Amino acid sequence: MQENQNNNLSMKCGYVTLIGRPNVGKSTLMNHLIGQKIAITSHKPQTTRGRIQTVYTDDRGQIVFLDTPGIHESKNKLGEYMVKVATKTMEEVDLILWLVEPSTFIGAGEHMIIDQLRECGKQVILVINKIDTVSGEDLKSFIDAYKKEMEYADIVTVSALKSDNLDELMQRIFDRLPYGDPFYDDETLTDQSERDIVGEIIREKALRLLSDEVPHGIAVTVETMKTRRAAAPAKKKKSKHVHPPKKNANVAAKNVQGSGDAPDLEAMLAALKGGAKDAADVSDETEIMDIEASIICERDSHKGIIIGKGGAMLKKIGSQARVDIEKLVGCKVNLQLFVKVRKDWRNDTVQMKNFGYKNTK
Ligand SMILES: Nc1nc2c(ncn2[C@@H]2O[C@H](COP(=O)(O)OP(=O)(O)OP(=O)(O)O)[C@@H](O)[C@H]2O)c(=O)[nH]1
Ligand SMILES: [Mg+2]
Repeated sequence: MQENQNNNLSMKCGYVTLIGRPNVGKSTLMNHLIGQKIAITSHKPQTTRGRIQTVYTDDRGQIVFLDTPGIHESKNKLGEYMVKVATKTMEEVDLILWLVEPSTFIGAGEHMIIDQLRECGKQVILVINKIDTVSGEDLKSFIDAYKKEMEYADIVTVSALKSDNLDELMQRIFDRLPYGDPFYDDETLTDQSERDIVGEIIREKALRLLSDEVPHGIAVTVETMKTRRAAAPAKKKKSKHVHPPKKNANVAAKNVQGSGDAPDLEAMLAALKGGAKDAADVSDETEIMDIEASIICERDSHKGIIIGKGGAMLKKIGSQARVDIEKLVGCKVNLQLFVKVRKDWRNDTVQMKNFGYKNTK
């Protein structure tokens, strides 16, 4: 949290962290609150591995959101790193959003978090997420169960995925932030670099397509991202293949509101590149970005699974990732993926640093 010592009484500005157990919907909620997909999501726990900052600005002020890894009992050094990243954000913010599943069951995982919330002494909004999966009559029993555990600044029930009650949550967040000047200009969207996001998009596709223990041992490194100009393919009538990819804001926006899965990367592109490029504007030449990236895994047997029969799995990961990356960078992408084995890297701090898990800021 940066000190906000001034007398600007017209704007509410502050840092807000989203914490909770793995898979409760923290990244989905942050993406939907800011209206852009920045953090990757999946139905597998421990998707988010680092602290992802996004900035939301409107007439009321500015909220700097911190998405964090799920707090869990760590089984390796990467897990310890992830939990440390999450808990450290609690010290840095004005307000904590504690996300939970809609349930009356409050187990050891939740109690571990409650102890930390009590210790840090910050104001906490309890956010009961995924209310689209339960009946409205049950909500009171969930709220009552959680009320017995500790005091909250507020309790809000939402469906991040369906964007249900998010305006209300946003207002209650602003209500609890201090007055002050914004920390960032209103164009700023995230602290993630284009390269970071490209790596995360590839990891998301691997997480979603691979099963069992393989995806948890995966890291992605992006070695090169180089743009070149090439002759545009000649236009043919009624052929879908000759047109360079166009960014489609409507489709992307619909996806963010609807499934919560597909990325809307328009604003991110503008923020990262200082203005959107439109490949369709180029007449006789088109821009192509060559990207080389490696998927790191822990065992030779995992490498075989990631590559798949005749390379089919790697091809699938690559083609799904390419679609999202093209929306991000605004031009055609030639993505080359390699698979490397780094045995037990999740317990090797030097390797972890190489793969980007290097500090807890
Ligand atoms: N039905 C329903 N599913 C949701 C909702 N919010 C998130 N999910 C799903 O829950 C799963 C986990 O979502 P994430 O946003 O990746 O969860 P997370 O808390 O960031 O998970 P970690 O990064 O692993 O800690 C995904 O399959 C989401 O689509 C919701 O409101 N309703
Ligand atoms: Mg997450």
